[in-house]
Amino acid sequence: MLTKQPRFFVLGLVAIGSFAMAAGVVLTGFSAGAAEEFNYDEAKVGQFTLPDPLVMNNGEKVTTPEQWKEKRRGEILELFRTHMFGRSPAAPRDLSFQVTSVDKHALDGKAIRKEISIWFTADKKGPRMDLLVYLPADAKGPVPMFVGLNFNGNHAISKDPGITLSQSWMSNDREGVKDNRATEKSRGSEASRWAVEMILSRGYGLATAYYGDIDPDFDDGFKNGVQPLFYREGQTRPAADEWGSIAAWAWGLSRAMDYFQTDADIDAKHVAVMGHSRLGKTALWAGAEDERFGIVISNDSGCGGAALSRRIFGETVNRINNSFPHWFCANFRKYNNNENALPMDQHELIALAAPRPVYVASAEDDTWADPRGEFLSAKYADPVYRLLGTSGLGADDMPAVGQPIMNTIGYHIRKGKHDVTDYDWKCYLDFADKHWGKPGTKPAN
Ligand code: GTR
Repeated sequence: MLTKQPRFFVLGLVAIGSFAMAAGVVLTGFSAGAAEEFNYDEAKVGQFTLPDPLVMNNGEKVTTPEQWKEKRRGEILELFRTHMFGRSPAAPRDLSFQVTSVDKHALDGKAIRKEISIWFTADKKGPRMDLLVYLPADAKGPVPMFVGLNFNGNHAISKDPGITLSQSWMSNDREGVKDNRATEKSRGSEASRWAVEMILSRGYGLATAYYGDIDPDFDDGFKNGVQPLFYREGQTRPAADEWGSIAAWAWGLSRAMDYFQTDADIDAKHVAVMGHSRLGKTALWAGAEDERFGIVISNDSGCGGAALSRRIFGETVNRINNSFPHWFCANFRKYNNNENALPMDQHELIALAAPRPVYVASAEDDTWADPRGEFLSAKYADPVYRLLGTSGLGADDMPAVGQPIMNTIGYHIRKGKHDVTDYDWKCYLDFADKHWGKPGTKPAN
C-alpha cells in the first residue's frame, strides 16, 4: 500500500522521456528575461516532497472514508480556496433562467438545440451567461450531459447557423473577431474541439457557454465580470483569498448545473464537466467545489490544473502568475519560485473529485503543460480513491501514447499538440459509458 511507505511522497528524478523536447517552438514570442520562469529539463526536476492527502493538517492519519469525507476533504478544499483559486460566493438567490430559443430539428434533425440566458442578479443587469444545449433528437428520457466552457463563443463550437452569435467582449486575436466582437466569420472556428455529432450519436447531450460571459479573460482589476456583483460595500477588488477568474469561470459552470436541475430533458445526476487548458483548470476546480458534477475531465490543463507544481517543469507558478495575474487569487503569488512552500499540490486537486470518476488527459507535444506532472497527479490521488473503495488509477507508470487507462481515475496521453481532438472525446465518451452505462441502458454502477 502506497500509504504505508514513508518515502512515498518523496519523488526522485524521473527519466527524460519523449516529453522532454526542445523548448523553441513553445517558447516563441516569450519575452526576454523569462528564462528562469520555466524548465524543460527533467534533470532539473530533482527531489521534492508532496503533501500527503491522507494526513490531516494536525498530522493525524486519515484511515477511514468517514475521516476523508468529514474532515480531510474540507481541509484540502480550504487550502485550494485560500492559497490558489480564491473563495467564491454561494449560488445567488435571485439567479434566473430564460429559455430564449428551442429548435427541435437542429443539425439536420439530429439534435434539439436550446439556448438559455442565465442572469445572476434580480434586476437582470449584466453580466449574463448564455448557455447552449444540444440534446440527441431521439432521446427517450433525461439525457446525461457533458458541459464545458468555450473560448470563442457558443457560435464557434459548430457551423450550425441557428446558434446566436455572441455579443460579448472577445480578444481580437481570436479568429473572426473584430473590435473585440465576434463576426459571422468566427462561426464554427472552434468546431474541431467540440465533437458535437459524435457526442450526440453516443446518446449524450452537450452544454457550453462562453467563458468571457462570466469574466472576460484579461486583467482589468476585476471591474468587469461577475466579481463586482458580489463586492461588499466599498470593496473594489477581490481580497487576497477571494475568487480570481478561474474560480469565477468554475462558479459559472455551477450556475449551468443549477439550470440543468430545472430542465426535465436533462439528467442532472449524470453531468460530466470537461475543459481544455485554462478551462481544464476550471473544470477541475468546478468539480472540486461542486460535487453535483458526476465526472470531472481535465484536458491538457497543465500548471494550476493537473500538473504538479513542485515539478517546476514547463509552465511554472511564477510564470503563470506573471502572464495571467487575474487567473488565481492574490495569495497564490506567495508561491512564485517558492513551490515547495505550497501547503498542497495538484494531486490533491484531483483527489477532491474522489470518489467520482476523474479523467486527466495529456498530449505528447504539450510539454508546456508537463504531461508527466499531469500523470503523477493522477497517480498520487490514487490512495484517496482507494481509501474510498474505488479502483483508483491502478497504474504506477505512464501508459504508452494512445493507450488510455480507464479505472475510476482515467488517464491518457495522445500524440499531437495542445488541443482537444476527436480522440480525446472518444476516450471521454468511453469513460462515461464505462461508469454510467451507455445512455438509455442500465447504469453500470
Ligand atoms: C497558456 C497558459 C496555459 C494554458 C493555455 C490555454 O498560455 O500558459 O496555462 O492555460 O494558455 O489556456 O490555452
